[in-house]
Amino acid sequence: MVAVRSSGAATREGEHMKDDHTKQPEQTKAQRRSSQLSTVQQATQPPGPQLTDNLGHAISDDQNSLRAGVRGPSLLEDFLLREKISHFDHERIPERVVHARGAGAHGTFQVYDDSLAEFTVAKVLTDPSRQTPVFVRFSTVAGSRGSADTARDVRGFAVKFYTEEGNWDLVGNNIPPFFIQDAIKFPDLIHSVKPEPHREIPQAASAHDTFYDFVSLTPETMHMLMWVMSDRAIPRSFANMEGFGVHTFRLINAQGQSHFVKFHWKPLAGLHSLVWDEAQELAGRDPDFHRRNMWDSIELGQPLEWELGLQIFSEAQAAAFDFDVLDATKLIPEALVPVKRVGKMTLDRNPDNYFSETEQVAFMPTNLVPGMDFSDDPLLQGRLFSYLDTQISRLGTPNWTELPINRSLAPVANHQRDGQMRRTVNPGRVAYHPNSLGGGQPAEVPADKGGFVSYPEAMEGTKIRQRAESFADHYGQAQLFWNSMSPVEKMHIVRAQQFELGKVETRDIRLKMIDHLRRINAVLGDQVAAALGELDVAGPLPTDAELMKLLAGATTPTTASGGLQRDAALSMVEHNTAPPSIQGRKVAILAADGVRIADIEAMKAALEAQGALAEVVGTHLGQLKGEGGSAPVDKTVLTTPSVVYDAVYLPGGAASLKTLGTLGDAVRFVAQAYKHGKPLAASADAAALLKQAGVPLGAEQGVFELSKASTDDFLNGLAQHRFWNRSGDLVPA
Ligand code: HDD
Repeated sequence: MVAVRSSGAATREGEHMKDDHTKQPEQTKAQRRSSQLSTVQQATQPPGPQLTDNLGHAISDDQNSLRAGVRGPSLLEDFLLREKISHFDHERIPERVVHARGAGAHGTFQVYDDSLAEFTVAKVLTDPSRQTPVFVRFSTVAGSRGSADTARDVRGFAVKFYTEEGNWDLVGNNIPPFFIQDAIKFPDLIHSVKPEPHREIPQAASAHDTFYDFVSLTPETMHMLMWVMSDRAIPRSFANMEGFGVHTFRLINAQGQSHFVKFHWKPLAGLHSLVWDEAQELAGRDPDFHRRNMWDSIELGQPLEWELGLQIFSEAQAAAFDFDVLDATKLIPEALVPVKRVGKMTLDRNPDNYFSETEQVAFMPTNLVPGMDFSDDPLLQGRLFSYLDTQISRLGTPNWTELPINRSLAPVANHQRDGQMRRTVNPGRVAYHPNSLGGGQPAEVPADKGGFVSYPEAMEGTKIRQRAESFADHYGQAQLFWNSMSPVEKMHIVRAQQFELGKVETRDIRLKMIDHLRRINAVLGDQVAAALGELDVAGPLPTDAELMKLLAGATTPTTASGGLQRDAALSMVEHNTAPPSIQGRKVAILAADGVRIADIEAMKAALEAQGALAEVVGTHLGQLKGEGGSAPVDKTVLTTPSVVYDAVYLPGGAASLKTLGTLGDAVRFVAQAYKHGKPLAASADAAALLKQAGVPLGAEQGVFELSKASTDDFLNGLAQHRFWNRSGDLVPA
């Protein structure tokens, strides 16, 4: 045995061991090999930073812990081992209690002109010469940090603007109303939707008893529940979502006048969603589907883009509505107050490090800039407390504002001092205000020089715990939303609610929910009741196509909606104002050996010319040998299902198509694409495979046989996204 060496010499001693292993009789062959390996690596490595511990000491051997003899126990003095393991042990910070699963990106925001100057002094909204850096984090609400991206859930849409006047955080969602009216109910709402506490099941899903127990007893949730059951809750990508600031805020102009405002983000890529079956499959096959899509788009040089939209209205207008603008369970229909598009946000840079940026970013609705202010919305008022509190808990210190991702670009100067992990070194003896010893610095900033001043809203009232009467209508806007849906969107809501309540085990809760749904719309309620066995119906339940017909005229007279019976802006189908485009869409070219290579090349060229991405999904990796050459394979049917693509193309080549027909994975690939409403293109000789997958030909239904239809027809079909008019239940015959 080698004697325990005195500290410090140990690693340098190790260096000697490599130089002359004859001095160390106990060194094994294996150890010599590992030492040689590291010497070889060092010799072949390009010049770069050297490996050190956290205090800058260079490390000679990162492969072996320090031992008493090559087969002996590890030594406590091994400071390198202890530092490395100890740091690892502390790598995790508490995940967010809500919105734990998220992905972020950097970008910029710029207003188009100064037309908002009559409403606000905020430079970020009025100075078109400024490009304000932003960091945006998208998230789901209910799931843990490792849950799947495609869960049915509201998506967080949190934007941090690093303005020259300090940070402005617009901490919104992709759904404009919220579940509850008062922040005091937030912990209850979240406890109910999170996995049930006794067995921590189910993960990232609202389809369980405690959630429906809570919402069935809390009718104010009904409006948002309709949104969460709609296609909005299963977006195709982050780039295909709208964003909403949810609450009513204030804009304050140079004269100190206030206007109310609601913030919107309008996606330039248009609004698109997944279908539920696809979302569930993706949760297993690619749980990172959304974050991967955003990452890949940015890496491909296809930024994500939104326009910022504002609904600006006066207090007098607000007072005239038959709903309360301070009630976050209500939206303001765009038909009542149009959305003015004022600027554009572009996300074009991926983070360098997920933890340092996306995990440590800390948003707070309290982060406003001069020219903006809060409203008295009791949900917002509670949020104003919650976020700072949560950041201190999550990041462990009030000095989280010094982290690079959270730091303001505007200079920070005040008398706050010390605390854990303080980075700033404040010189001098003065840490208080007022002071004379420090020349009175840093000094307060008057309002006309850019100091933040709260809007002097007149206040009076009795101290009371009570909801305002003006918050009392819980069904009107749920009905407005329902009425505004196209038949396919209504069908999806019915199916979603049948699914969710079908998973609720307590009958009494299901019955309460049917009652709520019937109030929103009788046909909706009845169709859900029928699926739950609570309504006697003659014959089988309607197919998707039959249901769409049944629902087309199913509307309910609304209240609390400003006199509107419907608002087209609420429908994803009708509100898709973006021009049809295939930019960013991903198409699978499904093929095996024997494929006609010219078909692959022609389709690839056509797709790439319009900014779409084509991937060859083969039966093996490497090259497909085919008619007229070979083609590289990107993915295989074993690893990659059609749910990760927007469309499928079957190129010609008899041998290729025959092989595909013998593979269950390949047939399923085609059948699923059809079931999910996706366009398919096929060469004439693919007819047998299509038949095998139960896919009927027909351009109106998005199945393009390329001897009859053109590639352009297929590309137009791709721009249309989905074909909802397929007969039956989108189930292959
Ligand atoms: Fe919240 C995170 C959005 C109500 C308390 N919230 C959080 C995030 C978003 C929202 C996007 C994630 C931010 C990020 O990406 O880091 N929250 C909303 C919206 C709400 C809302 C749009 C309603 C209009 N939230 C709400 C209420 C409370 C909270 C009523 C508490 C009273 N939210 C939090 C929180 C979180 C949070 C516990 C967890 C992590 C964090 O703040 O940074 O403070």
